[in-house]
Amino acid sequence: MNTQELQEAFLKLYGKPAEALYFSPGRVNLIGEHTDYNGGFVFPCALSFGTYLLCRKNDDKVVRFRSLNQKEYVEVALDKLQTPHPKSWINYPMGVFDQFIKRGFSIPFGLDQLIWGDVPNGAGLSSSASLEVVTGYMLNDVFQTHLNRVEIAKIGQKAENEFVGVNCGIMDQFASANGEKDHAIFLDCNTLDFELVPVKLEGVKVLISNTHSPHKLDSGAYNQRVAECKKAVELISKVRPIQYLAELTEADFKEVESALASDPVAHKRARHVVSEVQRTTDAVKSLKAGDIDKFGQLMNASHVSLRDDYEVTGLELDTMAEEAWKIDGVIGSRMTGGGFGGCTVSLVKDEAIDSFIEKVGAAYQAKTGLKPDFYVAEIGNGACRLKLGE
Ligand code: GAF
Repeated sequence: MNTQELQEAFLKLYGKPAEALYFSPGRVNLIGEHTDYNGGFVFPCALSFGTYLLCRKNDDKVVRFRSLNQKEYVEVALDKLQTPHPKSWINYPMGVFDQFIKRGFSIPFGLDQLIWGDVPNGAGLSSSASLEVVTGYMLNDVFQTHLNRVEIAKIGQKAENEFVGVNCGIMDQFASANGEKDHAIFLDCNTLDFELVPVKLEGVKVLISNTHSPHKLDSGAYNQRVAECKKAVELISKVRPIQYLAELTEADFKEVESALASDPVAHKRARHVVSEVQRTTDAVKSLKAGDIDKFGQLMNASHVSLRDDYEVTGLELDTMAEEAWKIDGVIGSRMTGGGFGGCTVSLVKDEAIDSFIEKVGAAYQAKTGLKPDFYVAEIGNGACRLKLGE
C-alpha cells in the first residue's frame, strides 16, 4: 500500500482524515548476534520497509488500535492502557503507552490509529520493534514529550520486556529509531555509544533470504538463551567479577573458562558471545579498510558460531547459509536476527545475484520443502513523520 491509500483507508474507517502519519523501519543485522543483551557490539541497518501509523485525536477517551495486517481490532479506555491483552499483537503498541505513563507522561485524550506494515511477519526483520518505535515516535510527537531517539528505542525495548515478556536487547529498537540511509550502526549496547558507518558497497548488494520456516522466536527459546548467558556470568564471576559476558576479550575468556566446566551449555553460549563481539569489532574495521572479503569471512564464522555454540539456527537457516557459501560471488552469508527460523543476510556481487536466487532457492526448496523469498535490501532511514496528502 502507498501512503495515499493508507490515508484513504483511515478516512473510510474513522469517517475523518488522519491528522498525522509516521513510519519506522525494520532492520537487518549484518553481524553481532545475541550480543546486545550481553553488553556487546552489534552492526544492524534500518531497512526501507517498516510500519506506518496514522492517527487522529478523539474526544471519546479511548485509544483505538486497528491494523490492516491483523484481523483483531481493539479499543482501550484511557484508564485501561496499562492492562495487557492476552496474547495479542496490541501488546506491542500498548506496552509503549504503558512505558510513557510509567515515565510520568499523561495521555489526556483518546486516539484513533491505523497501522500497516510491509516487514514480512515472523521473518526476524523486526516487525515488532518497528511497531514499538513508530508508536513511541508518534506519542512523543503528539504529546510533545521531547524524548530523543535513544530514549524512544529504550522505551520500545522495555515495552517488549515488560509488556510482551520477551527479554530482548536493544538492537532492533535502536536500529529502527536511529537508522540512516546507506549506513549501518556500530552500536555498543552497554554504553549506547554508536557510530554510523557507510555501507555503500561498489558492485555488491545486501541480499536477504527469507526461509519462511515457521517462526520459532517465541519468548521461551529466546529467554532461555538470555538465562543461559546470565548463568555463565554468575559462574565466571566466582573467579572474576563481571556484569556482562562482553566485558571479556577472547584472551580473558581462556583464563576464566574453567569456571564454566560444570555447565557445558553455559560454556558454549559464552564462547559464542565473546567471539562474536570480537568478530563484530573486526568486521567493522575491515569494512572501513575496504576489505570486504574479510568482512564476508567473519559473517560466515558468525553463522558457524550461532549454529554450533549458540544453537539458534536449525535446518532451514543452515541450509540457506551453507548453500550460499557454495556460490561464486558470495562474499559472506549468515543468519540474521534472533534465529530459530527467519532470514539470512548475504553480501553478493551484482553479477551473482541471479544465480544465487536460482541455485540457492532450488537447493533450499529441495532440502526443506519450503519456498524461500529473496529481497535486495535497501538501507533506509530511522523513524520519521511523513507528510500527509502525498
Ligand atoms: C532479536 C532481539 F530482539 C534482539 O534484541 C537481539 O538479541 C537479536 O534477536 C539477536 O541478536 O532480534
